[in-house]
Amino acid sequence: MRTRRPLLAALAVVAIALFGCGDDGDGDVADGAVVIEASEFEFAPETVTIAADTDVEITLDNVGAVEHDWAVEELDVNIHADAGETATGTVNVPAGTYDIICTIPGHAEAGMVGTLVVE
Ligand SMILES: [Cu+2]
Repeated sequence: MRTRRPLLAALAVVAIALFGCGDDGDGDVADGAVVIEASEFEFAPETVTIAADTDVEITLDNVGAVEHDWAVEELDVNIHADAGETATGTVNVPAGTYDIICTIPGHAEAGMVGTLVVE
């Protein structure tokens, strides 16, 4: 399982390189909806790229055994899901790069961190 993370990251970079030209719609820049899986202790994908100044529905699918959240503290975003549950929130944020963490104590330190790229 752990070996998949660098591969996914590499694929994401390739996808951004191929599709990141600002054409809204297809490609890797989500302008509609994103699903993120949370487990112990990681987000998949770690890096989420969304369109700026656009409503984007974020769904956190907690496939883990304990509660998790997907939080961007700088933006006051916190989507929380109990174990085995999903939760959804809508974000609309300006361009930038933001830190994602799970705010459950100890989880960020254990690796539940990520990056939100808004472009
Ligand atoms: Cu967590």
